[in-house]
Amino acid sequence: MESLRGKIVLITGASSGIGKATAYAFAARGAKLVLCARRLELLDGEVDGLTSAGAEGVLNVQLDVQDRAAVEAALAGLPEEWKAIDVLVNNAGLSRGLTKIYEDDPQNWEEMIDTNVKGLLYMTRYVVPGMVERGAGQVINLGSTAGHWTYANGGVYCATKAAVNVITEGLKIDLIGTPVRVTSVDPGMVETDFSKIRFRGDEERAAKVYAGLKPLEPSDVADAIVYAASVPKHVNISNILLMPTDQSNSTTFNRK
Ligand code: 8X3
Repeated sequence: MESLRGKIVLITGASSGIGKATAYAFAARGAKLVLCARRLELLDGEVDGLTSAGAEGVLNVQLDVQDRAAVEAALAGLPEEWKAIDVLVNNAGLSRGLTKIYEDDPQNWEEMIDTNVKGLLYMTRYVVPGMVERGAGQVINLGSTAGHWTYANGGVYCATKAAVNVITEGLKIDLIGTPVRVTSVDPGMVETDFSKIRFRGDEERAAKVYAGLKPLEPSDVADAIVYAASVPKHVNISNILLMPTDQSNSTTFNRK
């Protein structure tokens, strides 16, 4: 495994769930972290913990990846010593609603497409040119089992994650001939605020999603991300698809 000590790792959606666990997993390997999220106060609350966990430095950036101008400005405004990003983890993403497409509120689509697809593209657009110039870097996109198997009432969310797969493939093709690697990590059910956000705070409905089975922990996904970033330079972990043992695809579960 390659050392990650002192590597600059930028993570979007770093204030909770998989993003936060990924920050801790890279901290444990001595990375320098650029953490982006809308809720700066949550990021600020983790600085001491991340430093104790081993991070060589932490820079928090308040950022909504849906806002293209803000993404461009935030990346252009990074202090010089933080600009040479080695690993971009495009983690920010969300689902809104679980409804038939022909009955859904289009506002749900805007939020999912603007974050999961357009936000990921904006980050990629403003980070990857520097990687190409420096001749080093890796983009790790968070996909989902939802991008592999469409499920009932989740058509648009699934479409955004299928788009992530296609963008990952497209970027990999575009970067051939450069040393910049592109990876996607596609988890199934993970115990995060994902369902609470999908159901706009309805905790009872969210709890039912994970009832009777053991979902992945955010740290399980973080470990996969850090593994993909740790392999030797001539190896590209193109895709990792991981699910709980109690899950076979997007629709087949073992519930007790
Ligand atoms: C999350 C996976 O199946 O809970 O991306 O929608 S699922």
